[in-house]
Amino acid sequence: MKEKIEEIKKQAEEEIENIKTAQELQDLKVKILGKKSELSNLLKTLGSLSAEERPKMGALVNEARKELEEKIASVEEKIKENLLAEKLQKETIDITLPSTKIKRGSKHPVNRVIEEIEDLFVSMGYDVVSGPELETDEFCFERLNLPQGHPARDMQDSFYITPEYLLRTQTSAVQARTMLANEEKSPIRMICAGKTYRREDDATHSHQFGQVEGLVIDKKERNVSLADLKGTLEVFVRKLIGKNSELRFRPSYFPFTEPSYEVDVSCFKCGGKGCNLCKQTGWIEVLGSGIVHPNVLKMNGYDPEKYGGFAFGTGLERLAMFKYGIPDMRYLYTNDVRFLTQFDRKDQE
Ligand code: 2U9
Repeated sequence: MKEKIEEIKKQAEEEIENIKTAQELQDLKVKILGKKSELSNLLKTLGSLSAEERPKMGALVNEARKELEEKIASVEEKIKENLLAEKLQKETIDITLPSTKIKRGSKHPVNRVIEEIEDLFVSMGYDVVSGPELETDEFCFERLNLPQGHPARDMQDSFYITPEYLLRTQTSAVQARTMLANEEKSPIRMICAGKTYRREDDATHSHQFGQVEGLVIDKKERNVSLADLKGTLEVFVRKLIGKNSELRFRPSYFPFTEPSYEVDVSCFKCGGKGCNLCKQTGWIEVLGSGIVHPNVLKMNGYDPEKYGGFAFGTGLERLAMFKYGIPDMRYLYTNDVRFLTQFDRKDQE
């Protein structure tokens, strides 16, 4: 019996030495130590031994079993270590390799201008307000002192969806809506930027363009004056275009303001001496503005005897072109990546 145990143990150790995978080891474990293994069958024959022999042989079988379990455990451990080493080798990442550049978008120059304008006016206590691009005739024209028959309302100038609804021609409709909604007549200081639409598409005009308009309204005793308008626009232009910019106010006409002024900025390219950009005048038109017309106050719920204020507006593409020296407005709408990636966010990190 003793020789048999030694023979089984030797045979088993040789098989364990040749094990390569965890599965093979598992199968061998069952074969050597399982219920149907030779060692287990030996234990079943102990009954045929003498009372003196039985415990000795039993101990020998259990000792052989224990040694084999230890061998299997150490091979198991070795296989696990090899698997881990293999996994680590396979999954090793060389962190010194240059990263693959993640292509990401950049902010459109017009959106950068909108954000800069909104940040500036919020810092001056203004509210940023937005409104629908599909507007009614009433808010696009009627309430802005453009009565029926006014040339600006001609069909050829606007995109009418129905006789009443059209794509807004200016963001002024949002100001009118804000005035009407302001029942407690608290002071209004608002800025509204957004897309506007006009029925024109030629070399210098696009059917869709960006606009930003501002409106300040307060009680008459607060005396919101032209001086406030001038000071506000100086801060605006000097922030957006350049701190040495000078402004020139030229009397003009808009139906929704009286008096009205077109505002020129001293040419930032030639400093006012005259060049192709300012057409030798030294000035570039940049804004429209004025004191809110009494009819507009009245039509939007304000008594012109008690309230007053100023308004201004400008085109966003023009501002973006001035600010970034963009030579042709069409660059803003042709989605040419070579143009757009120049406005990458790197300078904003
Ligand atoms: C209300 C009252 C007054 C907004 C104003 C302008 C002057 C103006 C144009 C500039 C270039 C539009 O993009 S553009 O074509 N705008 O010149 N806009 S005053 O005046 C308002 C607006 C709303 C209730």
